[in-house]
Amino acid sequence: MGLEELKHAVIDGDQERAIDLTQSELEMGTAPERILQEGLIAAMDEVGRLFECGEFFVPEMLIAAHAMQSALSLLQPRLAAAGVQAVGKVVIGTVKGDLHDIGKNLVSMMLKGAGFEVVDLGADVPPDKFVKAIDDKAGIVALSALLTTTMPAMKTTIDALVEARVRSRVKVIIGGAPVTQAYANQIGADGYAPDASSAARLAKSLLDVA
Ligand code: B1M
Repeated sequence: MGLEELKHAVIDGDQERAIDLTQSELEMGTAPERILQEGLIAAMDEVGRLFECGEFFVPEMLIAAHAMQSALSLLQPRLAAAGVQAVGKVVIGTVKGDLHDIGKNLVSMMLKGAGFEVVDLGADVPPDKFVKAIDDKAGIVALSALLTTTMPAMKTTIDALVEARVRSRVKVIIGGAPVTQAYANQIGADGYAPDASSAARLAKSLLDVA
């Protein structure tokens, strides 16, 4: 009931109510992962469906996204219990042309929770910005894309890493709703993860940390 109410508050873009309901769920002891999956992510799935069938337009999507981000910030400290010692450094961003950053923020949060130092470049990140962010410590470059039209920017980013001769120093992982393992293979990424938790697991296994 509570999580269903939270889901509707996010769909309605009612930021204040989404915050209050998230807070009360946490106080009642509901697991943050459940609040995330059954409340917040379920809401965004429904928003996507409403957009697809023409009931919602971009402004409604945006308002719902703001409500989700606010509720998410309450979960952040619990989802990403600060790692004691950095197990590696990740440079993350949503690729050029793509403004969707909620999923990328979640991946970022989970990576921090798994003990990674994370450099978050934000959304709509051009390839050269990824290249410039790679230093001696960076072991992983994580790319997110939510649009079929921006997926090719993942390939362009990998090409830029090759061009700048830094590709062999980092592992590249990719993800986002339209992305698949097959696409990762096709563009020469080192791995694909379908969600934020598996992205953190994948990053650890690629860097060979427990
Ligand atoms: Co946009 N949008 N949107 N949108 N939007 C989608 C993605 C869409 C599927 C909606 C739909 O039609 N059903 C559709 C894309 C269609 C397609 O290309 N296949 C779409 C469209 C068309 C558009 C515009 C073109 C609309 C327009 O202007 N006509 C436009 C494009 C703008 C641009 O980017 N240039 C646009 C704009 C927007 C808003 C700005 C209004 C807003 C984004 C706000 C923001 O992010 N700050 C928005 C939103 C909110 C959505 C939906 C409704 C929700 C996205 C979301 O946050 N989901 C979305 C529909 C949907 O996805 N159901 C939709 C929740 C989030 C937790 O999930 O991001 O998938 P997700 O992340 C997951 C996994 O994918 C994975 O882990 C995350 C958590 O488990 N993951 C990774 C993500 N990145 C990863 C990286 C990894 C590993 C895993 O490794 C590095």
